[in-house]
Amino acid sequence: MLGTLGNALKKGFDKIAGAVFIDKKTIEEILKDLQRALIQADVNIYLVKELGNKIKTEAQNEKIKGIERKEHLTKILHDEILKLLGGEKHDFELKKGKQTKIMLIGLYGAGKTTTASKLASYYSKRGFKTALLGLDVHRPAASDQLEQLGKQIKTPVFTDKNEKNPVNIYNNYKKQLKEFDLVIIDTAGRHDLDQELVDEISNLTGEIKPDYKLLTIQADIGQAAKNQASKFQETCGINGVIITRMDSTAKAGGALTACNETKAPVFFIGTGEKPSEFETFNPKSFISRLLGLGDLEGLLEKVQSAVDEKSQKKLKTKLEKGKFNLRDFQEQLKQMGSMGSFSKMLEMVPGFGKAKIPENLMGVQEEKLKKWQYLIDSMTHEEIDNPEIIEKQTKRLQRIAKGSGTTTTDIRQLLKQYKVLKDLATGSDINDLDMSQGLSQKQMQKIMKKFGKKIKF
Ligand SMILES: Nc1nc2c(ncn2[C@@H]2O[C@H](COP(=O)(O)OP(=O)(O)OP(=O)(O)O)[C@@H](O)[C@H]2O)c(=O)[nH]1
Ligand SMILES: [Mg+2]
Repeated sequence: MLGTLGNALKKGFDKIAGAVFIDKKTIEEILKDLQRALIQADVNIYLVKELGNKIKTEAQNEKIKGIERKEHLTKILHDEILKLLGGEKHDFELKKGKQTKIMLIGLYGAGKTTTASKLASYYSKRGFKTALLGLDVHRPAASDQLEQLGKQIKTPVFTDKNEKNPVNIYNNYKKQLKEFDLVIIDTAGRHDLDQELVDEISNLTGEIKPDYKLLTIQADIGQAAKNQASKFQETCGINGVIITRMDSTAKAGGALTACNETKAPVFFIGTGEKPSEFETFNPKSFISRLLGLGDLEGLLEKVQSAVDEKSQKKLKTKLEKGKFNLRDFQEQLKQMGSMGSFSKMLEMVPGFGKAKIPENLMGVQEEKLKKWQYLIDSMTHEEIDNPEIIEKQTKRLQRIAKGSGTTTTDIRQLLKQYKVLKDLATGSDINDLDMSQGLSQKQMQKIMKKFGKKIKF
């Protein structure tokens, strides 16, 4: 469901988290992908444009610097998508022991009958004494369909095949229905929202006085949902919408955002034919699910854990000038706990950004990172500036190992890793390449061949 949109969002947020600098180009790239995905999901083009402008303006706010800028952009992007989807979650006010009547209305085949049974199943599972009332007197098979569904979810169904006036059906069962907390009413559809349907709904409303009148819309109609919801709102006074068939269309984003533009919020979405394939529509968790993340905090955490911009910039300069030393390496180690791997660090070396370095080759476990930090802490300034002297003198090796609670093998490993990185960053192989173009697959292979064997954990 909404795969393209989800992927575009994920890609956008990842790009913000991973970017060293949030510059105009990065923002434009993120926006382009996102806007394309929104349009593919059938979101109204004006809404998409508006979202783009808003994000662009906010993102270019020069007053916000560094890591805050990333957080800021993440938050805006998240909030704007949230707004597009309706922001807050809408709930019915239901109380056990006090009857609530929910009437479903809509056009032919929108999913009213299926949704009625889904709602019944949803609330009876939550302890509400629920009944289904079938008032579709137009389609002969309608009662059978509802009865079958009722049986499936073990919920009583009240209907009458012989009665042609839906108001009479309701009145005949009124007394029996009194004992239920929740009565869900299925009504007949029409091809269009014509006068006949408006009259019928108005009659039923006058007699039944439902607490909620919900329009059922199938997601396939995309942004046309706006028009339909507004018309039903004007003529039938609906309180909200249930969107069905979210599972079977790429246009679901259009239907969701279109309804948000009307005064009829989306309460539930249907995601399949089975009674359980139904859920409350909560824009916040909907986005989280699209992104595969817990929530906004989760997102922001991800951004915060990416290394801070200032030290990245410093490192980049040092790498470029070949002045990378063990102290810088230690500085990086400190940050790497949250970054996870050397490959991230190498992304900052010009040209390496585009190269995919196998994770297992460059990945270092957190434990090892900590050990290495203790190691460097136990070194003298002289040793940090000239690491070569350590390897040559066993005494130094032993002293550092003892001081840091590690072994001489650990020290050798650290020095080896440091050298590999230094070579990678300053070695002639790399400086000879045209970095502005990034590395070709072949060049990358050559480098990996040279250094890959040296990196072992
Ligand atoms: N894939 C999918 N199919 C659904 C969903 N909701 C309903 N359907 C299917 O859509 C078809 C029409 O559903 P109904 O519930 O009969 O629609 P209706 O609005 O009651 O139709 P009428 O009574 O004829 O106006 C059925 O085949 C349902 O199984 C959904 O969320 N996903
Ligand atoms: Mg029906």
